[in-house]
Amino acid sequence: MKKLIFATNNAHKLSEVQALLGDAFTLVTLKQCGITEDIPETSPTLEGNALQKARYIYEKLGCDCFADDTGLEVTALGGAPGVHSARYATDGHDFEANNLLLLKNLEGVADRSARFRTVIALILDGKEYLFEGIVEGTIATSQSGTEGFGYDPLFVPSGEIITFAQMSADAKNAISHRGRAVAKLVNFLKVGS
Ligand code: ITT
Repeated sequence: MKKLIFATNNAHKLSEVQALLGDAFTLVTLKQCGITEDIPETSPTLEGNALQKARYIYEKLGCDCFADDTGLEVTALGGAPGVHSARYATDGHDFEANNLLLLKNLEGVADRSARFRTVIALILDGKEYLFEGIVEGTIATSQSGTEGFGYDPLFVPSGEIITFAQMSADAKNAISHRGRAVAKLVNFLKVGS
């Protein structure tokens, strides 16, 4: 079984991606590698941040690894919060405050279309690869559901009538931005191995 380091401090992401990878790959966490610090994310793009996180780990440990950077892009807000999704309302990862600010900024706005975009950066044998996954949807007018994390209680994927937070982990993974990006990653790793 192949081992890969997933450069994330987000436990929700870790379990989503491990479920998607199945038995083919075992994810090694940052904690298991003895990395406890926050990895810098200072790029103005998702691509730049995903690469920054993967490079940070590769330079420290010299092992194959990947990182994911994700943003919620809301049409009526000119693509915000986008790359700033984690720190939209506060300096920390306060999901509830972020959701409340998003609802406030969309008060009275008719166009509630949005999309999640994930970029995965993989470093394999010193070479860098990028994989993108997108899911289109709309922002609900109130929060529903307790599954998932982040903006899931507000995001209704196209073709559905419930939010990601009202879906099981498997149902979200089957159609989500991260699920789509990971599917490309897995396909690449399977073809390459
Ligand atoms: P790492 O950088 O340690 O991986 P993070 O939580 O900072 O974890 P991101 O920068 O990629 O991750 O994500 C930015 C924010 O976007 C995150 O804090 C959530 O609020 C939101 N987010 C990411 N993926 C999401 C998902 O699948 N569903 C809902 N919200 C999500």
